[in-house]
Amino acid sequence: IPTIFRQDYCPYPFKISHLNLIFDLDAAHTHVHSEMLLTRVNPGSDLLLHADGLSLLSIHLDGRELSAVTDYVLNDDGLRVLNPPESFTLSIVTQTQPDQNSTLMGLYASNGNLFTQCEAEGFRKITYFPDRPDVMTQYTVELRADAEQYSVLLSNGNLVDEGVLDDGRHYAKWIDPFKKPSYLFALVAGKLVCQEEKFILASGREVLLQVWVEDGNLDKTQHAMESLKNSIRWDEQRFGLELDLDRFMIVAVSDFNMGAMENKGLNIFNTKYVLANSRVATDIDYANIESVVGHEYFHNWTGNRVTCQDWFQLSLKEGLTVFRDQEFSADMIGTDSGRAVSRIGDVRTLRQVQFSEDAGPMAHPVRPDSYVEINNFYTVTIYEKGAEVVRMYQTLLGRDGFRKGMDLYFARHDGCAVTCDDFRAAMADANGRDLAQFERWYSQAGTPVVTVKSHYDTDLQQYTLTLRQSCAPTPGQTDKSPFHIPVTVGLLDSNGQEMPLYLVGESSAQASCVLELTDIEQSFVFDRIPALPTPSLLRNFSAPVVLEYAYSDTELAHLLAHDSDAFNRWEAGQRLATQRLMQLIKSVQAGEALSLDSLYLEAVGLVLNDENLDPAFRELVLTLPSEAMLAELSAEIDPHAIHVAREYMRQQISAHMHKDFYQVYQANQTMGVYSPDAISAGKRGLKNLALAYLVSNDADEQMISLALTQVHEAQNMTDRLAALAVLVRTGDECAIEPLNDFYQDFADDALVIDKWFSLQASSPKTDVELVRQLMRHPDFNLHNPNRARSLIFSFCHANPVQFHAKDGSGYAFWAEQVLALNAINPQVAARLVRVLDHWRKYQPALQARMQDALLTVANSVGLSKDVQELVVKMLK
Ligand code: BAL
Ligand code: ZN
Repeated sequence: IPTIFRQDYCPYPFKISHLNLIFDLDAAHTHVHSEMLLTRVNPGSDLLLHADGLSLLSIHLDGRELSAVTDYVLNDDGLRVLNPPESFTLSIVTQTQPDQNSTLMGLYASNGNLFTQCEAEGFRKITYFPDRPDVMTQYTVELRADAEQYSVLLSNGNLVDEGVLDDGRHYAKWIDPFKKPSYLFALVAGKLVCQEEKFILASGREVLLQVWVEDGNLDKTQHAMESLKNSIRWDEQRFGLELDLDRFMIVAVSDFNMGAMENKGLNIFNTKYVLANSRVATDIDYANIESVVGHEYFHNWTGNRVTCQDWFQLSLKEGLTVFRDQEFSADMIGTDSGRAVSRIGDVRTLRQVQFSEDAGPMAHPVRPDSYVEINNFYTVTIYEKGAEVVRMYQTLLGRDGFRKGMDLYFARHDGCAVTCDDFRAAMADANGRDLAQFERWYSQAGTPVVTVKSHYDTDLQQYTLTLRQSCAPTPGQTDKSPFHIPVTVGLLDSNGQEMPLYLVGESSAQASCVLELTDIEQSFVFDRIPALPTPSLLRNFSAPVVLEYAYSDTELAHLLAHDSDAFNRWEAGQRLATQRLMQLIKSVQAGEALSLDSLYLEAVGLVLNDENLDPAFRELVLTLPSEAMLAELSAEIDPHAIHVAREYMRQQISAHMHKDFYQVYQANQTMGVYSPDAISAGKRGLKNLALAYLVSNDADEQMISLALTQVHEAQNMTDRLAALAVLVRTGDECAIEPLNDFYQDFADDALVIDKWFSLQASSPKTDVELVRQLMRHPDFNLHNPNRARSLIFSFCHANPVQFHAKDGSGYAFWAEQVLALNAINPQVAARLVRVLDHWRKYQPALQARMQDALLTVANSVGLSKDVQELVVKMLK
């Protein structure tokens, strides 16, 4: 399988001034007529067009039919037109079979409707074209289809014509006024309905906003519409960026590989990130919808108006757009503590998933140097670490400096396909800063470790922090050069107050300051420090690094109680919990008696009972690091010891704070009409966490009946699902009836049935046999990615203690499902492969069984590029 290298980039030799597409749509056979005007702009000879699984019906150059013998060569991945003229029109007719397309890339059928997905390389499944992001052109698209079956015909841009054809067919013609790369093309044809609204932009221009769904779902579109309007306003206010089209459409589809797609003016979404009402969606669903609607909308500028030169630059648009959606979600909450809660959530994902990726066989830089299958590079490194890299510009340059950089980026590159270096240059030039070293965040993989040592000089009243950085080797990169790392710090006195910070040589004081670590080791000296402080390091997680400092328990308890930086308050609690959990894991392995000290319980007890603190923040502090996080921190992973240790700690917390949890449970009930706002959602989150702790002691009938009552009386999905989850987790008979009722109540709502599958699959009491049984349920369907994720992925990812069963039965199941999915949908299969990323870090007995499973996959015939690339890297 060929590898693509970043260094091999060459500009495309032709400019395409216009692309005219006519689709004769039909689920069984769709004909695509394409006509493009090409002019040579760079030297070279032949014209190369990509294709994947297409049937070529005809090809004409300036009206002359080309000959397969003398004029062109067809091969597996495209078409080569030999010695074309300098300027010409090429007309091609192709045929595709949407209803046979289970990959959900290109044109495909879902519930009788037709949709497209073109990023990254799906357009080549629709027609012959240079399917690369730096070839941009203007699209005119005519859709023709049966008027009854496909009553709605949508594409990018503006609707310019529509009408009736013969034989019960109709047509619609769309023109997108903006040049775009092929990955942003989209069409939708089907029986759909929409919620629509006219909306006035900051400039006074009126636009039409639409949210399209299948009939019967119009009662679930309001939140997506609100989120879209909020996104438009936010981008106007924060970045001065206005919607550039007259119409902006969101369409929901239930078969979708990703979360959503930012096609120009026609965003196509997984139903999971559109449909919501209080009966079927949880607070988390509501928050995710707001964030994904924002993300796709923000791409209109960061991705569409300025796009990527090649796919190695993917983080240019994804890292930046994730940063923008994170800031949007935080701004929508509005309060400081809400912003911190939002930040903590983002950092939890980063640490648990991205740090782990960065430490495994798939570690790659934010701007990779090579790939086999680009779909394998839609990763947490490109997205979430990429967002951290963008956030560091803002930390280094300030909010205003960052905005200046963004303005210059658009001024320089609007309408162009550019690189991560161009973005960095705009940030540097707009602020007169040298950001040359900052480039290493793009080129070097791995998570840097920053080790901090402190020294207090009583006589001089000086406090010195010495920072040292290192980064472990990653595949293909043994030696790393120092990164440019912003480390935001504060110092707390013994009362928990901020000490004014005077860096030596500076006359003005700050409460928090950004230390710029650029060498391997650097010291920073603070003057006028009257007594030994407690350092608050890496505030607000100012860089994506592991920070090591030998904190004492008392220092951590002090930070947890007082730090003005809410992120570091939470962090102190996590450090206290993690230290104990890692010790408990060792004790479990050694067969020793387990115990938990009172310092931890008292420190978190103060937070639990502090009613001045935001409930959402209290929930986060009382949530223990996940089993996945503990695995990530283990030198050799023992999933069973991790599970036992964490369960023990949960039970201890529950037993010691039973009364407090009960009080918190009662005090945080939300009454009246459901609202997904952050305050109400935070209360529900804390209340449901309290319920989970209260039911941790299985024997407590009273608490089980509390959960049963909540299931029966819940007025919203958040409360119902949380109580049901708690019951399922007991593995007790008490869950059977509520589970059945839940299924009956929502049997016709696919997204809720996904929750039903997922809840069971992720319960530590569910073994692989039960998962196999659930796969035989009539509602299970491997072709639907959401359903496959809800059962198979939930089991393999979110149920470590059962997935890692000692007999290897979980791994055998994994191999079977990877192969089954590989034949249907390689992208989804490849996501499942990644579950075994860290097989070499597990205990030897488990490792051996994982290796068997990996070899079973690797030795199978018919592997997709997607799966093959990963298993090869994992077994290397
Ligand atoms: N561009 C793929 C989906 C997304 O990141 O928005
Ligand atoms: Zn994106």
